[in-house]
Amino acid sequence: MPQTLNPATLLIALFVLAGLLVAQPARAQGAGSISGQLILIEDGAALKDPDEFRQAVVYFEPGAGAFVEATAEPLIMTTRRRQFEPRVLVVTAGTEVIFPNEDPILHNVFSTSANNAFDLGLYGRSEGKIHRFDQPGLVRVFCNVHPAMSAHIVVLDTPHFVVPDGDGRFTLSGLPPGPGRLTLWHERAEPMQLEQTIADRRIDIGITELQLTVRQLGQQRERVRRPVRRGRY
Ligand SMILES: [Cu+2]
Repeated sequence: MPQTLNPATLLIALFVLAGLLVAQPARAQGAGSISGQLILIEDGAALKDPDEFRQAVVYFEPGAGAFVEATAEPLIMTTRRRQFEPRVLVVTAGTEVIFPNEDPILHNVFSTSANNAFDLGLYGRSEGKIHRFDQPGLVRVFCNVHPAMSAHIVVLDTPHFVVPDGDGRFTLSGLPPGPGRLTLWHERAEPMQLEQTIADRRIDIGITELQLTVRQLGQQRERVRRPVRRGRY
């Protein structure tokens, strides 16, 4: 006897399927891309230091949401020579970060940032302690022994992010079609946000300038900074 599908069962199955599709943002990759160049301005001049661009990130958040997966292996932020290294770490939500201490002195790692506050306590040279960053947002990281130590962990709910190259150039590809928001972020600047609608083509947004208004913490950088001339005396 041929099996017939009850229309009611079929309807329920369709509803369940639709529910699954709506419940989770699409994992789909598109053919759209955005590229451009970031220029960092400090005291009226463009910085040429490739290191500065490593403290930046460009990311795209699709308006429809994005499927985001935690990195399988924990990422690493080390305390070395009384500094956090790297000073900026970009992770997707749910990713674990290990904080090894490579110095022969005690360090602490803590943050009071909203939704991501933590305190790993005081510890000496070791493999370090671990913390999982579940909530998207900006996490400012400090050591309560050394006030000059600071770092940022940028926790994203989008997989579409890139750190610019040494010239500030960046390309985000595989973007899904539709509206969304592009953010250009640097640890010492107000972030720049641009609404962008992605289609299956390349978009070049050209040059974007970020004004670095926040001074670098830490003495190492102050030592190499040239004194400002205030006239002849
Ligand atoms: Cu410290």
